Order: sequence, then C-alpha cells, then structure tokens
Amino acid sequence: MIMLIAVSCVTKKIAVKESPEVISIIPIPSEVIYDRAVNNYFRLTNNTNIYVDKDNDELRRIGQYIAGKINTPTGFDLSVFDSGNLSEDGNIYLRIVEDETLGTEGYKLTVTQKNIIIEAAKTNGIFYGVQTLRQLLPDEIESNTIKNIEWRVRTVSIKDYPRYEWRGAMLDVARHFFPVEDVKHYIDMLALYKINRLHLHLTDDQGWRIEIKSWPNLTAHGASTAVDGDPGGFFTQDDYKEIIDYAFERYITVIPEIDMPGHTNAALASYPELNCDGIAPELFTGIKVGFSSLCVEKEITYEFINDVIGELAQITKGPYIHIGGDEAKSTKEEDYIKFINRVEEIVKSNGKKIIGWDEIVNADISNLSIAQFWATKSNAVKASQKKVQIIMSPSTRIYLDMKYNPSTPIGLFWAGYIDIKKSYDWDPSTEIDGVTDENILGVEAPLWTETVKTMNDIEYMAFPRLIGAAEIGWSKQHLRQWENYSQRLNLHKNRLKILDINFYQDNDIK
Ligand code: TNX
Repeated sequence: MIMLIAVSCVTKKIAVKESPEVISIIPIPSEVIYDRAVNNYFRLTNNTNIYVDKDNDELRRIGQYIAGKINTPTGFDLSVFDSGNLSEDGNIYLRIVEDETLGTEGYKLTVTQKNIIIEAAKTNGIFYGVQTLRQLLPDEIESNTIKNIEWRVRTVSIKDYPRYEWRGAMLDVARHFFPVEDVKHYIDMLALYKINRLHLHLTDDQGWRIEIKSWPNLTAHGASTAVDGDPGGFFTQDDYKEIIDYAFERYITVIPEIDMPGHTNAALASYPELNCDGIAPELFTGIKVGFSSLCVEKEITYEFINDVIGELAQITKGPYIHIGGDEAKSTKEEDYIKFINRVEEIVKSNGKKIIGWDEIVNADISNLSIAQFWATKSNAVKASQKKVQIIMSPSTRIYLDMKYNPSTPIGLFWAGYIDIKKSYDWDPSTEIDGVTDENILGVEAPLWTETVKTMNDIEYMAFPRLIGAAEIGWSKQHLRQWENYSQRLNLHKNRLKILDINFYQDNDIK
C-alpha cells in the first residue's frame, strides 16, 4: 500500500480521475492521506450500524442525523448503538478523543476496508467529519429516493480543522421575505460546506420581519409588503426559535440583525413617535438606500431599541446581536457616534455582544464588539488599530447579490460583476493593507434580496459562490488554488443537481 499526501496530488489533473471521491472534498481538508490502491473501499451494507460513545446524547443525535441521510437513498436501516469499542467490522464509529490539535471544530476521519471512524475533541468536529463522509459517499447519497448502486467509500485518512472560527452566510429577509422552510433549506446547504454562522438581516426600509410583542405594529404594518410591492411576511418568535434550534442542531449560530439608525423606514412607518416630526412615512417598496433614520434625540427611540433588543436577546441562543449601523446617510456624524455608543450599552446590558457594519468603528466601540467589513477599507484599518475583530465581507468579492456578468438575469452590480473565479480567488489576510489574520475573525458571504424573490433565485446567486466562500473560511490559504478548486467544484455539480439546487454554471467550472 503506497500512501501519499493528497495535497501534493490534487494539483495534478490526473489525480482527479484517479480518485474523484477523495479529491472533490470542499472545503479542501488540511491533510489527506489516501490509499493509492484504487480498489480499496469500505462497503456500506444493510448490516452497517453506527456506534457512538456511551452516554453521549449529542453523539447519538449526530449518529441519527447521518443514519437518516444514509437510510433514505440506500433503503438500508442503519441504527445507532452505544459502544466505544471496535469489536465488529463493517460499521461507522463516532468517538470523542483527547487531541488538542483538533480544537473545537477539527476531526479525524479514517476509512479502512473494515470501518469508518470519525474522531474529534468536540461534537462540532464530529459533525464536520460527518459532512466530509457525506462528500466521500457517492453523490446519490443526497437523493430523496432509493438508488440501487454500490455504496462504497474510498479508503482514506483525513485530519482537518478550520482556518477561521467565523464562516458565515447572511440572508436578507427584509427586502423580500423567505419563510421558515426556505431558511431551513439554506441552513442544510450551509451545513454541508461547514459554514457555522447564519446572519439574518431581519429589518430594513422595506420590511420588519421579526415579531416584537411590545411593539406589535412593527409586523402588523411594517411587515405587510416588500420590494416591488411583493408579498410581505414575518417570523413569529416561535418561527424564529424554530430556525435557531434547527441551525443549532447543525452547529450554526444565528445572528439576528436589527439595522439602525438608518434602514429603518418600516419601523418609522409603523410608529409615528419614532420620527423626529412625529409623522409616520409611507411604507417603502423601492430599493434606494440612506434616506431613513430613527430620531436620535428622542428618548423613546432608546426605549424602543431596548425593548426590541431585550425580546430578541431572550430568544437568541448565540452571543451576538448585529445592529447594522451602515449607510446612515440621514444621520449627522456626531449623532451617529452618540447613537452607536448608546446602542452598544443597550446590547451589552442585555447580555450580548454587538456586531455592526464597518461604519461602527467610527464610534467609541469597545474591542469586544465586532466590525463587519463590506466597503470602506479605511474603516477596516481603523478596526485593526482599535483591536476590534473583523468579519470579512468585501462587496467586490463575496456579495452574492452581485451579478456574475452582464447577462445575469437578476442581481445588482454596484460592486462590480463577480464571477466564480473572482469570488474564490482572494485571501482575506491580504485583501486590505494593514488588516491581517490577527484581526480577522473570519469570512461571511451576504445575500441581499432586492432582486432575489424566490428560493430558486437564492440558489442561483448563492451557488456556487457560497461554496467558495465556505472554502475561504475553512481551508488554509496554501491549499487553495483556483485551478484545483474549479476541478473539485466541477465534481460537485452532480451532487448539487441531486440536491435539486438551481446553481449557476459557466466555463469557470470545468
Ligand atoms: C449595501 S452592504 C447595503 C445593503 C444593500 C446592498 C445591496 C450594506 C451594509 N448595505 O443595504 O442591500 O448594498 O448590494
């Protein structure tokens, strides 16, 4: 048996032909040692079962999750059993081990002809090992119907852990509303590519999408429409909790965003007292930005914010609340600074950390807060100087609402056209002079929905660029080469088809 480091092989085109199952893993793993003997496989049969450590409910739950995924297309009946030992062949083992090198999210996956073993220091890592196993199985593993094929996995040994702790996606449910099922579907896709943050842009000029019990008109009126006068909608607090739990089970933290002081027309239209002149504007269904502002001088504004953040903090499992803070073009600079300073205190007093778009670094924010870079490089540099951590969402690279090219039927292009290569081929730590990995918490790909109206549209804009963003967040820079990535992505097309994803393709995926 000749063992080779796959990393050195994947750059050669021929390697793809030799072992597509192993080579097509996205994000590319840290270390892959694969068995060059091409005919060595683990074979999944109806006798295969999943064994997990005794008395570990979370491992058992992950076991059931993967058993469910496997049982549907195979027609097998894999069950989950408690047992730590490797006495029997032919099974899948999920085990917690002490290995500091794996961190919270790393894992080891060993496939021999006898067994599949996934080991990690934490269950997060087990979950990611399971996602890699999914990708090692034939594409048909994603099918909803029984497929009569041979279910085998190439023998391989993988050790894998992420580059960044923040690997995010943002979905704008304010410009167009997307119901719980759509968000869950998106979450399922995030999980497959090891993305661990879902940022929900819940409020904007065109709509308020989260129930706030103490301010009911926010949704009664403020959620009633969307861009182009399309149907509105909102999440009840129960819906929102359902999304959070669904994401949590997939190791994804939800970050709710309440955008302020700008991007607030829906709130201003719902409550006249939030306006400086006491007059509520009409609801807005266009797409211009920068025209609305909460009344920063009025005390009721801060009571309102405290009520909203208070209710949201109660039902949000993660430690963060995103307060927007972008494009506050209708708020004077000194007012903006005072406002953000005060909102930071409100968020803290409700037990959460703030995240804001890069403009917030102009206020006196603490270095426990997080800035999300999207457009102004000098803001990102200022953040590093203040030791404020940065989430990298450069609009010219990973704004999923930008058109791929001039003929893309939907999308905007103010940040340029972003084809698959442009969205993949950049390094967060060299994108901005003066901002390095020391200050970078991770990467997030936002999808704004001014022109995105259906799940089909979401899929078309997000896939495959979101998959590239996932790899940027997870994989070390020296392992990421465009040529090699495009080959792996090409091998994912069939999986995406079976998953019924309406993805965009062009000559970049070959
Ligand atoms: C800029 S990105 C915005 C959003 C728009 C987006 C459209 C950011 C913080 N603000 O309000 O939806 O451009 O691409």
